[in-house]
Amino acid sequence: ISAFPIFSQEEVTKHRSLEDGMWVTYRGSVYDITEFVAMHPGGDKILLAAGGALEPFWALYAVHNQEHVLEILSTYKIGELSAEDVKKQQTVKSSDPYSSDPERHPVLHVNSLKPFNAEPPPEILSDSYITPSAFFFKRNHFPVPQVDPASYRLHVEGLPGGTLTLSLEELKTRFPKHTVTATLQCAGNRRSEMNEVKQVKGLNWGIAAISNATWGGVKLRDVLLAAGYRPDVAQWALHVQFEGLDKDMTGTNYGASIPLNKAVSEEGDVLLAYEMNGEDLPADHGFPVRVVVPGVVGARNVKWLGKIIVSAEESSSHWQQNDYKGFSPGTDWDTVDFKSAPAIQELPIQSAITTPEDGTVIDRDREEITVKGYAWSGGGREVIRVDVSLDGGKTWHVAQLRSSDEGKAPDPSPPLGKAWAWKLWEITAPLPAEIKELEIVCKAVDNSYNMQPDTVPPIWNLRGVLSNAWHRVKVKIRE
Ligand code: MTE
Ligand code: MO
Repeated sequence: ISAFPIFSQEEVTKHRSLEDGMWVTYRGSVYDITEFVAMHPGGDKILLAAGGALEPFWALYAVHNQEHVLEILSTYKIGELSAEDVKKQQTVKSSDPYSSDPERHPVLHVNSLKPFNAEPPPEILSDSYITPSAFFFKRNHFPVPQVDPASYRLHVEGLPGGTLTLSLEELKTRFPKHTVTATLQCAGNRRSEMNEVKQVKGLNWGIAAISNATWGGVKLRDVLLAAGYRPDVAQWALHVQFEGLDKDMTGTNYGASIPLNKAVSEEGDVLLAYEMNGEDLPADHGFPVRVVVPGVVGARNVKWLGKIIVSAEESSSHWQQNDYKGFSPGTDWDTVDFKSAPAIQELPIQSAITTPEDGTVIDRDREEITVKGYAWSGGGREVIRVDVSLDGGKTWHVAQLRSSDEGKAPDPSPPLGKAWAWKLWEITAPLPAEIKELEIVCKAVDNSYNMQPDTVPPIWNLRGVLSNAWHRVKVKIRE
């Protein structure tokens, strides 16, 4: 019989700050690590585990699976987790269609659990040029389908030669492998800022429904050519439709389409990706195969790809026809006509501040402030400049841009029209004297000299998409 008190998960969850104490669980035991946090060699990253289980963190940072780490931890033990909650950590109800969804990293900010929609804390985005897959934002409409890679088949339909069917093995061996580093952004990224102006419909994304990965796979162009596509045999063809293997309760699959031009262009770099950051695609990101359409809104990057259809028509799916479209601020749900607007494809110029966080308080004696963020534009347009202001837009500094992780040699500039990946930016500037509160603002410029609008109201729309106004955060200075 254990001499330790028993705690419920609910109790543990209440302890996730320095004020309330920082508790974690590991293999059924409860630990109070408040004192340890200050000494943790990994810095404040350990704060992210507070109130929950350590296992998923340690799975990511393998360095912890060592005896001496477990010894240190044991000195902070304060109790046992209730048997009921231990069981809950291990089992899930099988009647739940989401019961086979994969494990997710607990640091993600969850906007919706079922279906799973989550974004990383913004500071994590600017920590690494390539977003680790565990932290990459996740946007699912339905349960994650379980796909057996051995029996997986991809069907390519609509061409005169008939249907081409490929196994995963054939896809990997019959076509040359390409890698593309591309940023994916949800149409609803930064929707919460539109919500502040006036209520919109949709998940309340912050600024992190965007991430950057290196995708490995075959070119859609190569597969379409193998299926018999030639401009002269398919003059009627204007679109390429994609169908996911995930479906809603009525059996309707997720679907979307892109213009044929983008799909078959040598310069389009559209991939049927089976790898993300050098590993098999994770379940949440479309295992075993997804489409990656560089420069194009997330919604067209169909995951768990089952079918490709070359067609005269766009996809008839809800997401192509009646969603993911932009409207005037004056259009409301009574007047909106989804047929009147084109489906979003290439996204507009975007940038945001990942650190400091809105509401941060800093000491005057610091004298300088470092601001970091991301910037990206759709359609392969390269971000050429990011301007940062500390005084709400009265005066501006030019930020330093980077296209790789620090310490690594910078990538050569991408070919014109093929800037698929974001730039991270950073600036360190002196704290303006005599100001008690900074209003930090960022705005980006791409190589077509497209710029972001300065405020939200003129671009507000009922679905809260394409939210790309200057990003603003407030920081207080403590004298
Ligand atoms: N593909 C399928 N099959 N099902 C989906 O729900 N969501 C789309 C797109 N592809 C979706 C999908 C949307 S809206 C976005 S923003 C991206 O996937 C998100 O990709 P990620 O989860 O890999 O970040
Ligand atoms: Mo999305």
